[in-house]
Amino acid sequence: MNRRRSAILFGIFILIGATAEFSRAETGREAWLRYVPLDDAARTKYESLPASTVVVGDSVVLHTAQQELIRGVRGMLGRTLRAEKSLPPEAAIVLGTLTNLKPTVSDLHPKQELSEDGFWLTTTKVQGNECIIITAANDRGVLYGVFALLSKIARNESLASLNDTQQPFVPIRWVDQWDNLNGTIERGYAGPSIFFLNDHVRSDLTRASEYARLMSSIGINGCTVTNVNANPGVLEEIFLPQLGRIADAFRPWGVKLSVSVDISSPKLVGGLDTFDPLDPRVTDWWKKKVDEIYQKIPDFGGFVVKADSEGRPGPSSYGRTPADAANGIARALKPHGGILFYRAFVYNHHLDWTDSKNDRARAAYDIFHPLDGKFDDNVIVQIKHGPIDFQAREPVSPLFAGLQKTNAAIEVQVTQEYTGQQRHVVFLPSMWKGVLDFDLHANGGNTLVKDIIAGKTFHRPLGGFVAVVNVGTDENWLAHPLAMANLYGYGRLAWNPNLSAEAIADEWTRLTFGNAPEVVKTIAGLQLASWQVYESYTGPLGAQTLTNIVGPHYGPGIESSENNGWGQWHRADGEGIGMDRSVEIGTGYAGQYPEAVAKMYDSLQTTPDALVLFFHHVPYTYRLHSGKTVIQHIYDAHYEGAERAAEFVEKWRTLKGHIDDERYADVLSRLKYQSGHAIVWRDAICNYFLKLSGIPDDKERAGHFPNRTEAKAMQLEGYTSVEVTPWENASAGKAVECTNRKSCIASFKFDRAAGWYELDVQYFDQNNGEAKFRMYVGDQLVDEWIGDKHFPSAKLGGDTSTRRWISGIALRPGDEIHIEGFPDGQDPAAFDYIEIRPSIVDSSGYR
Ligand code: GCW
Repeated sequence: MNRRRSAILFGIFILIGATAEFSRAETGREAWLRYVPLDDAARTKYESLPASTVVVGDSVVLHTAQQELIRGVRGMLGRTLRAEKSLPPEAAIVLGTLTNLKPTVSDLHPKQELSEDGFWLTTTKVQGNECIIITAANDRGVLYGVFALLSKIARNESLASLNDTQQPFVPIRWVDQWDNLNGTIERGYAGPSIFFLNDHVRSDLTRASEYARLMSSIGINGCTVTNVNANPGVLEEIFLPQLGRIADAFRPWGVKLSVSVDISSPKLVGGLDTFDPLDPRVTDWWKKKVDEIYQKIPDFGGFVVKADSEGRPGPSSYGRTPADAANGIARALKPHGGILFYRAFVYNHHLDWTDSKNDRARAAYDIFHPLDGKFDDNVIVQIKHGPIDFQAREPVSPLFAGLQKTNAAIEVQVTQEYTGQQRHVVFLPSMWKGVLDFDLHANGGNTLVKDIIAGKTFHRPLGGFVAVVNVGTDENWLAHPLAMANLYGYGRLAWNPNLSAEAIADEWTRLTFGNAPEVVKTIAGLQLASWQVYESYTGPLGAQTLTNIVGPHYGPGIESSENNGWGQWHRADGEGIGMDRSVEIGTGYAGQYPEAVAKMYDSLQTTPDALVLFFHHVPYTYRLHSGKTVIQHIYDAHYEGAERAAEFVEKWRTLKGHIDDERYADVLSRLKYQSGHAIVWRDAICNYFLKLSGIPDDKERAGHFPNRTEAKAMQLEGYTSVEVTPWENASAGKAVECTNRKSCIASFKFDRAAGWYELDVQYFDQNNGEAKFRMYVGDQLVDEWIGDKHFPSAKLGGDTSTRRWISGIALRPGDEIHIEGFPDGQDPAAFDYIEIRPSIVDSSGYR
């Protein structure tokens, strides 16, 4: 090859190398396990990595570990490690449990004793050759060690003087899926089930294996695949072999399978005339059923039970307690090493709203605290992190301190039921950290929630973490590419709750988007800000997410929580807002905490602002510790929150060209949607409280919309004005809709100065049709779009209200602007208003 040709080829090679990171389609399916080629500088760090790998020992998990190592190294370093069966006469990466390695590798003495699933990465000379050792107490630990080594390489960490021992903080690190056997997922926002379809286990379980790999890579060791609102069919004899196939998909990754069971199964499946947990026929039925399961799935994990909750059958039908119910089933599991998770989410959803002493928040403690010590040792009481239900902010459940002779696990939600349903970015590890690090001061001591659930505080044999995840068939598992940080962060915190939210955001971003410093800073920064931003435009001061609780739990629905039995009350009236949960005059909930915490929450003076409305009913004019009145805080938080959501869009734009185009474009459009929906939230809440309190916004924003032209004030051809319920979910309570016509037109004259403008159209995107819109200036078509996003409602309102951003339009006084809507199906091409703002021009174009 002549010199010139080789120089050109070399140039091309460099180019390919440089762009390799972006050159393949990034679908998100690989999540944080992308193993993309490292750049040359990083690659040189790993030049001396051994060329072979040997596994000492033989098991399916160890085999997985070796294959994963080869896969990761090949992806990132472009080298295929030689898989050896015995130690080669050269340096190698040696995998095996301590017991297996000891005869081969002398001098293997970890500084601390390795617990189950813990691992040790180190280097040592074996037969004269410097080897990397990945060892653990058990096979699963070895696999976790491989993932840890690969993560270090992906994040370009040096392997020189490798000596890293990692031990799981808790034994139980599980996830729950709320998948139904028909293939739907309760509160799932990323497509149907990867496990079930039409009342069967799917024939192709490729995604189930891939999911197990993701779980394993972050230390998750158990997965309940069926909804806690359980289908008894899961225990039918013909279904068990199908479950066995899911267990087969999980096994190579060290993930145990479990299912949720309906407590009335002895009746529904077993044909008995009772499911009384103390009836010997019932306990006998459970024993036989469990034996049958273990015959087919010897490493089966256990069951999850939701009973006497939200209409589910439960032991109360027979005057029995949750402990009676749990133990009856747990005793059947015990001989096989199985575990029973009994959920503490038990409450009466027909509470009398008119009784100011009633309080759903009290339920878990009131029911479970008296049973402390009555649960068998293989029962774990699974406690939602807050006393209500995964709101944007709640205090820590007092039950963590109320169960001292019982195993406990914390339940958190990765699926964003009340936190934007993966349409809004909300990085939840920030919230979970606050819960885990909270000191309940039980028995007057230092008792952090993370230590309690680990069993450390009260010396319990079992305990840990459960997250409701609800991945679906969407290629990238959770729909929003940034939402995967919540699954990653959950696993990392379950493994080590002492990690900071910052460290987790940093790790996840590097693994998911690469190590470029600006990329890491921008994305991690956005994630870390996101929870508080979401909280500030949705739910003030602990009054909970003010969402539509009787609908999809998505858009604003301020009054939906009042006047009904569900107990998610905030009790706002003309004078004030908040639930009085104090001991003397309130519901007494504050008194469920250990003394020091109870004292803090009982008094208005010492309750932190962030939770003041959770614990106290105060006038709108009450001054917070921040110095602001409650009402002004509501206005400020919602305006600032919406502004910050808009800044997310600008921050993301700076990543153009620095990350792959697919995810750049996907996240950009989601962030734009979010910033529009943040305005819907802001206006609903500010307008509502402005009207209710009669107190104006000091900064004159609430109720003033200078750039807005209401649809109903336009010249309408075919469009008719319609009331929106609740009124605050549309501007001035009204929108226009087009019914019984092929298309309708709304027009108005522009009467401001000539210039460049942004046209923001607030329209409704219902899920029962795909209406089309066209926007004209004069007779020039400037934009058109289809409302095909299927937001979770078939009605006009806060769930469907959506913003179309049309930028860089030149307008002149007297221009006629019109919008033409084409209904489709039941979707009436409705819209609310148009806002026209002057463009801000900067170096990156028109905004
Ligand atoms: O938050 C509520 C959800 C229900 C769910 C329930 C629970 C599975 O709205 O959909 O039911 O919690 O946790 O049991």
